[in-house]
Amino acid sequence: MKRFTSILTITAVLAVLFSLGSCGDKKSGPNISEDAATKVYVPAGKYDEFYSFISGGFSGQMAVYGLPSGRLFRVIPVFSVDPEKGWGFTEETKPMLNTSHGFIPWDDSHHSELSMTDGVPDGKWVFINGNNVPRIARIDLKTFRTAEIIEIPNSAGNHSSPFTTENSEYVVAGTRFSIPIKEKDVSISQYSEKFNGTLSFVKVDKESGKMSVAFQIMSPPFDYDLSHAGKGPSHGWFFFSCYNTEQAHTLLEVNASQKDKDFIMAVNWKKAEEFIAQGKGKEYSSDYYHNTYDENTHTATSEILKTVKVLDPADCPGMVYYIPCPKSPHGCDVDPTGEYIVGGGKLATVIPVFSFSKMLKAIEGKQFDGEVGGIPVIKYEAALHGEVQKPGLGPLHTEFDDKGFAYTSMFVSSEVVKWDIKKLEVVDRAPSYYSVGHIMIPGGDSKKPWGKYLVVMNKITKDRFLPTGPELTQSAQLYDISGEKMKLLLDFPTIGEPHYAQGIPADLIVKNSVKIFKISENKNPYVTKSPNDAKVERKGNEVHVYMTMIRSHFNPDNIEGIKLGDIVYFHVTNLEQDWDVPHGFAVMGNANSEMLIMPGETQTIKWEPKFVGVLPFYCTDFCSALHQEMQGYIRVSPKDANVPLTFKTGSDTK
Ligand code: RUQ
Ligand code: CUA
Repeated sequence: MKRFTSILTITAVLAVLFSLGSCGDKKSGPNISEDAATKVYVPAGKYDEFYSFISGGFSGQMAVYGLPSGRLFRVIPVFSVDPEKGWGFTEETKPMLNTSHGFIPWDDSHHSELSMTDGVPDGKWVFINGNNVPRIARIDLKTFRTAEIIEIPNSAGNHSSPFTTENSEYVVAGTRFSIPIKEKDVSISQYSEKFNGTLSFVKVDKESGKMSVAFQIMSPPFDYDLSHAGKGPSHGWFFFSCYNTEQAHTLLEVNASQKDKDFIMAVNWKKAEEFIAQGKGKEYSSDYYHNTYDENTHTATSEILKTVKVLDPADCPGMVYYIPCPKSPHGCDVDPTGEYIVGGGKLATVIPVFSFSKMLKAIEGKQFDGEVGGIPVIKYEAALHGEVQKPGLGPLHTEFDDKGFAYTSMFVSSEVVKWDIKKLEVVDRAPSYYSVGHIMIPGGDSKKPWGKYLVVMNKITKDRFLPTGPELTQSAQLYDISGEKMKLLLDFPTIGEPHYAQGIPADLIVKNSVKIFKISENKNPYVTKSPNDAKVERKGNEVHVYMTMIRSHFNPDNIEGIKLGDIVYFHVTNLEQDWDVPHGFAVMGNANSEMLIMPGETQTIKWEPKFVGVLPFYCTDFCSALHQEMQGYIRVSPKDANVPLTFKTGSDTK
């Protein structure tokens, strides 16, 4: 009976909270800045001031927008196949999506995070996590293409990821879902004894960016939600929020909302490195994939890794602490000075702000409130800088400007609240339309925010755009935060559900942008570097077409001698050496996708003709006045036909 009442109470409280925040009763008021038009107007032919990298949520991709215009430049395929670009369909890119679960053509991408040097985004790479099959991807900002994807072993629900340390020494990954790690086949009711969470530290090579799982930290079975690295004085530490310290494994809505406080986990990763050096890491066997795309061969390869080093906090004193944090915290954000750590307790009525220096003192003075799983729990007050009172309802995420202010998204009350970090006073609030999740200020989770704009990413759009049937576009809103008051400038649609985003001044990226791949440096094993070398070869029932493309024809463009039952591989090289001249390739009846091939690049598509006939292939990307002429034919004969294998372009038959 007692339990029943508590369920009722919590459900009632939640119902009140959510009805307060319901967006249906909100009017899109005229709070838009009077000079919004001029502030977001980027004249035709001019560049935006910032790039922003907005996660594509359940689309599995990442989208690149300009700020302040909100113009969409590119959707970068990451975890999901993309028939527009051939990502995950061409033979060269397929290995990128290999995992221990097999070829997975989709994921739920959440948080983008730029690489940093000395705590400031450097424009080299942007990382993004796969929440479903635990993965981290690294995108190279020279090419705006996914260069690498690493699977995270001993993990599930990779949500608190891929936040980075000050010099991108590591990107991290924490389990949102604890799972049985040692024994796999156990009853769910043994959750508290047999399940664990892990916090993974993934090393990033300074020069190449290559990722490797350096070590994992075993933890009690809580749900690790978000994280951020320390910086400046707190460099060397990492902070992870977690909920479900109740260790519930059913009806978490109620059962994981029992306690007034959950935790922020503070990890001293420099200490963890020492313990690894001392050999304290236990080798756990676990198969996981590491996929890399090589821009010399224009080909991805998969490597299966077998072991990972795991540290047990009970054997590693001084490595991990818990700080109590009200209530079911989500965001875990560190201010630009590195002194303040902000917890976003979804169900809390205050925003708790912790002080790193107080936390260190508390550790030194052993001001603990017992321990959990061998991990000391620091006394709440001992680590607390203070609480922001009455901030609004449902605090989620906090970003920072360069003037000592923090901005917290309030999911339930649909607003952004600006507050003074030292004084803990709310100084401004702005409604968001509607149900804001993540927010982003360019550099807003770094040491050096460019505090001019704030992007809020909303879960619901309702009446903001023309309706498009039952599903409306996801949306972001741009605010001017250069003055005292936040001013709404722009609504713009986004792709998938926009979770976190990153922003960076455009000039940090533009100068390094690759324009073409040098054909002379193309090391794809199937490259054809000259039209004279184009050829068609039979190997049993496999036919390999080595084809070139240049404005505005294919070599060869007439192919005969294919038989039903053959598997045809088109290895197509784009010989162009000019910026922005990709060619496309599609053959009638291809069951996978087109290919979009960049200048100097080779890509391969597999085609299995299903019937006898002469089938056209053509260029899909309008490349010149004679684009429509960029076409060819391939003849498919019956299985027992004796049509010789021939190929030509123009009159020369080979
Ligand atoms: S989480 S709001 Cu991954 Cu906040 Cu999206
Ligand atoms: Cu090549 Cu169109």
